[in-house]
Amino acid sequence: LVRYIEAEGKPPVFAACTEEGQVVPLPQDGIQALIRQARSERVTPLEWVRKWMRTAPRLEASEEQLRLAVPLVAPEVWAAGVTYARSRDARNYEATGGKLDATTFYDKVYDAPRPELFLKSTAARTVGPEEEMLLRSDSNWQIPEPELGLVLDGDGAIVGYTAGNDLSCRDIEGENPLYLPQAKVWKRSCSLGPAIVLAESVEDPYRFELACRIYRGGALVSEGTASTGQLKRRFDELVAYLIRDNDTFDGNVLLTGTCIVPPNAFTLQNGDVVEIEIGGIGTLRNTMRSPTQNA
Ligand code: DO4
Ligand code: MG
Repeated sequence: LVRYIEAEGKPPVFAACTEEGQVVPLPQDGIQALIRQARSERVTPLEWVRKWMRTAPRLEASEEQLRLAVPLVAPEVWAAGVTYARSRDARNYEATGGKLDATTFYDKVYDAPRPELFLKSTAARTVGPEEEMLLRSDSNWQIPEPELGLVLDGDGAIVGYTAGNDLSCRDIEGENPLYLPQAKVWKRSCSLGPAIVLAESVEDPYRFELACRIYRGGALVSEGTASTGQLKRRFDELVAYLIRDNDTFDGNVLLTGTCIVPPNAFTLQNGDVVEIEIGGIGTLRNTMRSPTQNA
């Protein structure tokens, strides 16, 4: 599922894409309306979409030719942390300045029954494919965090999967864990997209392959890969903690943590292009912009 921009100033069109790249506009304005409609007709979102696609006309353009918007307007984007050993180890380095001789709160949360969960973003702070993300002006150590995002309904059921960038400041988080909200949340610090794949069409969500590539002046400067098979936790475990005694909304997203961390000497710069690719979902591409620099 995608949302594409048909004309400037008009709301994006919600559409389904076939595996061959054909595009079928849907009558709803987004995934929340699809969830509601499928629920009222007692079918699953995938069943509803499949039935619609049997008779609905295809667009002349293919998916690659569309200008994509953020695939959903998520009321809230939450994020899980330290769900992969790689994230725990990188954070231990930040918090201890490389002196890895003591047990840290990152070691503890990695093993604890309760996961780390935090509010990462709101609809207004979240950007979509090809949009600019903002680098913080008071950080000298910023990295993308490529993560699988769970698209949830208001009951916490996993309706779909998307890709997300939990853009983060390693220096601010490393200075003091109480600074986490500032290391994670500012305007345009979260991106989602390019598409949502419906959960029912995914055979095994613990076999998503992720890749992250960072380009500077057109040259590849950092690259990494991972698989959701390396996760320490299960998705239903993360969601159970998120929805417990909480208000939850159709279309909330839960990012599931990062397993790809660039080398410690690396920091993002104005103009860097970050690509996050997840097999079956697509490539989420964003340019990084410093507040003091224009395009
Ligand atoms: O512990 C702080 C944040 C962790 C995080 O964002 C991650 O592991 O992806
Ligand atoms: Mg993260």
